[in-house]
Amino acid sequence: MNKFKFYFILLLAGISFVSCSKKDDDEVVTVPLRDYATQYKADNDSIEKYLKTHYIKEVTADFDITIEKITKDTPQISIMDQKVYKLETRKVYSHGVNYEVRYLILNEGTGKSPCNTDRVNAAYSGNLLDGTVFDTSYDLGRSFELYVYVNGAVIDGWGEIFPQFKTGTSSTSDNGTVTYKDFGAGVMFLPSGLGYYGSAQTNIPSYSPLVFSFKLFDLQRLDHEYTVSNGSAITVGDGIPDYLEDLNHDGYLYDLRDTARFPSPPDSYKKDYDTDGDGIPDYLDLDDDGDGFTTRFELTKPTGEIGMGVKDGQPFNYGTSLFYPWDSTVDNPLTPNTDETEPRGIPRRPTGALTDPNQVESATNPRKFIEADYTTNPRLRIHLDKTYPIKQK
Ligand SMILES: [Ca+2]
Ligand SMILES: [Ca+2]
Ligand SMILES: [Ca+2]
Ligand SMILES: [Ca+2]
Repeated sequence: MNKFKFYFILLLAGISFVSCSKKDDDEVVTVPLRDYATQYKADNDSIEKYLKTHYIKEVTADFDITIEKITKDTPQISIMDQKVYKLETRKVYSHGVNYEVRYLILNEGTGKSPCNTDRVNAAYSGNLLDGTVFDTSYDLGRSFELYVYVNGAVIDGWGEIFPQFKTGTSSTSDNGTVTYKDFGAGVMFLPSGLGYYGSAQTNIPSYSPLVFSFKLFDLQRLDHEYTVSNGSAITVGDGIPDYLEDLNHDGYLYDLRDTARFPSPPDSYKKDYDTDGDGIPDYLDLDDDGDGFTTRFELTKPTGEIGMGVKDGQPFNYGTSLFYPWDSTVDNPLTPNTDETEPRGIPRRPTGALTDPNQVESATNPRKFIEADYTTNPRLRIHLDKTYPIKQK
């Protein structure tokens, strides 16, 4: 099965090698893509020039930004030189190029940051460096999956920059209108290699650097493990959303088997999230610790520990889920008719008394779970513990 996953990735990666351009009505010619490093140099020069020749005319209280060209009559401070908003740089490795992507922080946001594989609800407006607006959501939030391998995925640059921002808070009025406050807002200046590169789009010529102003309203956590059936990937998840499989919590998950995107990734990309070292990152691995038991199986609760039950002779609410959450969770006050309380998270290897104290610990003589096994932090959760369950000898 692992092999199939690999070919699936290769197939997707292969699509990006060439672009098609239409020569006349009958003939479609295939043009090799330009060299990524050379193109980046040109794009970076254009973006730097843009940042030095344009200024921020206005940012409204709602973080709508107007950028205009500096003229003799408007001696303004350029985006590059102004100090009101932070102009940040993010290092991104892609297609063998070390990009330094510029983005402007208008507001960081107060909520949660998405991973580069999550779904976001965002408003945006995109323009070329000459100011042509090629697309806008007219300040309305739209839903986008940031993960680059799904059908209809957004451009790579979005997944790289959105995790640097946070969502805000929302409130719903009596007529159902949702209003967002304190959300993340910014502007990203993307080289074409993190945009559409050689594929021209409506109103976007091939190899265009792109400027996107955006607002990050909300996010949805996703769970991306998949199986392959008749050549198609079916996302099934393993019960642990991607962001919890991002073990160094930097907000970025990469599938380094995609050697077109990552021909020789830097050490910072070879992170600790392939627990069993089989090359499949945890966020795509159905058996994270490679012990032959799927993660889904390892975090399934015993049937006697679902819903109301008994513990130590007393009534005890074990929670309604069939699976342990990553950490114990409390009731959500916004859903008064449902009790979301899950008092126990995914346990570590049990540390209680041996079933038979006169025998050594083994598959047939396991230790009992104690309450601390479900709640101690930090703890090596059983689906990441290669020594558990104990194998039958
Ligand atoms: Ca998962
Ligand atoms: Ca793995
Ligand atoms: Ca996994
Ligand atoms: Ca396992």
